[in-house]
Amino acid sequence: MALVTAAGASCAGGITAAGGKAATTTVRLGEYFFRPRVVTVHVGQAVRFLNAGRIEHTVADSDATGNIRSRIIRPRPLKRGASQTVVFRRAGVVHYLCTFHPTLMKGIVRVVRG
Ligand SMILES: [Cu+2]
Repeated sequence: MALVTAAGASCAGGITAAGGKAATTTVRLGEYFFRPRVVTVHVGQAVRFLNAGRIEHTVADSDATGNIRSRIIRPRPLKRGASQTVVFRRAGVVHYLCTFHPTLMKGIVRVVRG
């Protein structure tokens, strides 16, 4: 959580050069979590979802109640050590989950205008 706050503060402080890409945020996933569960990024910034667990997981966006949509994050099975990087191009709140464990593994990406 401290990491997320620090990254947000850097962006707000204008440290990111005009048109420059902020560092990619990494969300680790495993049995049965996304960590950090909530991250905030700027429009155009990427989030890397890294499977730090032992079994396969996926990442797919959903609505707030957990219905899979897969419009922003198209799920593909991630084996241990594999990752999927997603660039968020529209501001808003993106709910996501693991399609294999949708009731256990959920997270949120808050995408804000830079
Ligand atoms: Cu899973």
